[in-house]
Amino acid sequence: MKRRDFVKKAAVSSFATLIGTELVFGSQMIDGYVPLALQDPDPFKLFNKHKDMVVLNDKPWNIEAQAHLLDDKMTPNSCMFIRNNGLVPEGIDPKTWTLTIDGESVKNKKAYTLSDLKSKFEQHTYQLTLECGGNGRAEFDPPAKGNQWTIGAVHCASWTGVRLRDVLEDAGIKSDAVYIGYHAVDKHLSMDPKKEPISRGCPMSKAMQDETLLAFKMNGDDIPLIHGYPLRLVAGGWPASVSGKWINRISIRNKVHDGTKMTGTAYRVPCEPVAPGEKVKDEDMCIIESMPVKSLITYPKTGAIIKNGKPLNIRGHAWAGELEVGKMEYSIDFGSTWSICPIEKPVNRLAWQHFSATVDFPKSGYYEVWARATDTNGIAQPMLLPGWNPKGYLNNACHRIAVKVI
Ligand SMILES: Nc1nc2c(c(=O)[nH]1)N[C@H]1C(S)=C(S)[C@@H](COP(=O)(O)O)O[C@H]1N2
Ligand SMILES: [Mo]
Repeated sequence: MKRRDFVKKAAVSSFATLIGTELVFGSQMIDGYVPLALQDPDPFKLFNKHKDMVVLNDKPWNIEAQAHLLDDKMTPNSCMFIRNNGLVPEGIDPKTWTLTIDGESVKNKKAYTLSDLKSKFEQHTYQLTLECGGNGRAEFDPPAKGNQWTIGAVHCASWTGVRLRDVLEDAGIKSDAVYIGYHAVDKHLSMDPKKEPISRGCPMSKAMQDETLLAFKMNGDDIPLIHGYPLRLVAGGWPASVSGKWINRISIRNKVHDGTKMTGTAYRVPCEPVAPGEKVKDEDMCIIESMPVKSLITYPKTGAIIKNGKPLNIRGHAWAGELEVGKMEYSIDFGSTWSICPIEKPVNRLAWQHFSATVDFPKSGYYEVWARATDTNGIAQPMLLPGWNPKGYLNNACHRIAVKVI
């Protein structure tokens, strides 16, 4: 047997093992051809995600949760949404990984290995709410282009790392510093090495907060590759796009960072409210900073069927960007009247808060339970939709579940 034929025979039999059945006509396959069954990677297995997660896009991978999957106080990897702008990096070697601090406003450009970061600086752990700026986009009318997130682009995991502030101060910050910008190793979809899929950042005031971390652990373990292994910036309460995954460089800038998706209309909303569908000039768009107040009912799942006369225990989480949630309410009459839901304090600043309530229904029939959070500045969630914006960001409308009492 020629070597090539031997290799092909071996491949056909190992494909058969993987697929779990005979590869009939396998010997007829053209050299180098990969059967379809193996071409399509199963994202649930690939990323260890729950089977109820919803795939919105596979190039790049974008996967969202459903409300009931977010019931845990600390979101497990299996239920965390995935938002990628480019291709997931491959072949990462943590031993040779470095983070470089550079930019116009760094005193001494410096590179740190992961073990430098872990040994030189104090480590901190915080649970941080990260919500995609486009979460809820699917509801806007006229519709906005982009991933049609419903409600599942939010998570609150626990992150361990060192403070970005400590590392920036170690390299030295010039007095003219105004912003930081991250750079990461994921590749642009075009594979053009000169293009970055995303390179965002935040003002120095956010970069210097206690809770802004360069994280190397998530929920106590190494960060899963898809969520930024081996090093991720985490800036809770701001659009999750600020929390750069796979970062190898942070620039201290003397101006607002101008990386990919920082300029134009990306992650920006009209500085002043506009009518739905109105064209807005780039210069009239403002960068999104703290995310607005929002909440989710995570139990029961929408569509629950309840026995008449039995109270229903509902629960969920609420968050408010840089602020806390001061008041939580629910309504079973389409928002005509509201009842108070007790809400817990966050475990730390920028973590979501848990609420629960016992709901009584007057008689059998169809109901909706609506949840509404109000932040400590007195700003409440809008009932149906917030103001329209061209890119479909910041939809913080009340979450609603349907319930049938029989
Ligand atoms: N390097 C890199 N960082 C990134 C992104 C990306 O595509 N590449 N996406 C950003 C966006 S838009 C969001 S919403 C969050 C998503 O984080 P997650 O996939 O861990 O949930 O990561 C942010 N950080
Ligand atoms: Mo995002």
